[in-house]
Amino acid sequence: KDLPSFKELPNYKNFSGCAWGVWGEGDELGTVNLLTKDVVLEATKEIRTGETVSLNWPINFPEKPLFTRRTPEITVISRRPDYPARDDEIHMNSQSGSQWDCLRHFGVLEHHVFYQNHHQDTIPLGPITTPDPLKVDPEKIKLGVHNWANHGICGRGVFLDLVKFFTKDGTVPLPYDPWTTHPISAADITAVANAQGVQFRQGDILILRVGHIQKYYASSQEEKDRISSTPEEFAGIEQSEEMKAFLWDNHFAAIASDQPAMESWPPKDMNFMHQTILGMWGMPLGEMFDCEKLSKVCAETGRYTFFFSSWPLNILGGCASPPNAAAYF
Ligand code: UVW
Repeated sequence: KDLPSFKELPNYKNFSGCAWGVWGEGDELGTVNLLTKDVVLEATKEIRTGETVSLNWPINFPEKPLFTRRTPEITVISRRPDYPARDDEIHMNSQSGSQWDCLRHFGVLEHHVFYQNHHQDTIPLGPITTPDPLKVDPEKIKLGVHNWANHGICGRGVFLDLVKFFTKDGTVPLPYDPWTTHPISAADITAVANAQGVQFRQGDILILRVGHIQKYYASSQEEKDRISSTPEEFAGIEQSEEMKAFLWDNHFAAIASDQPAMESWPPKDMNFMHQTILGMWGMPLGEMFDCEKLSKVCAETGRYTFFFSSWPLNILGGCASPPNAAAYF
């Protein structure tokens, strides 16, 4: 499909680059539409050795979730405690660790709308009851993560290892602290892609290693506790029109990083990137993907592209999901 360029997309009020309607009025997949059968089939050619790498942090990591979210509770129970039979019960905020932000998670704040101009009042708070999944009113679950769970977020993964690039393979310190608002520019991303010999294709799933999880492991409990209490500051993609044009014009199907907000945080104004990526484009936005092993395997193999598979949890009307993501080489 020939997509409009960022400049060709209409504005929505004071927001540039509005992609509502690009995939039809009733669309709930957003840029996941770019993961067509042809794109997925082409991406499977990336599987050559059979080596696989998980990109999921354990679901109870980080131990103290950021942005005042609750720590997941995992309890082992048994209806027959005297026998080798166990269940577990898990209560968690789907935003507490490795996650895809979904289209219900964030809209355009000042205008109170989600992707495709759905007003926030049409997505009420409270329990979603599903006595019969086949009879759920689609209106009640619109923009839910189940849409991506039924399609899959699978295609060619492109990994850009900013940590390795900026530290010259670990020989110098990172020129930025991942726990500051340091902005990563489109020129930075392009420089890393060029150094790694990667050329982007429409429908790629872009994964950035900014250094958050590496720093997390290297930090004391005291330092970890500090970032789990406000105000949080994280290095990430820059909040700018240039960055929006870069992401849209490369026609990525999804973007993710090891960082807790993807974009440089906190926002410098009310026009920050979550709103465009999720609210204007319907693009999966991945946070806290564990890229540590991926970094090693890519360095060893010299390959920074692979088949990427992610099957979010099938939560009807869900706002986010652990990614359940893997790279296949
Ligand atoms: C922020 O709000 C920064 O991130 P999240 O997507 O986890 O809500």
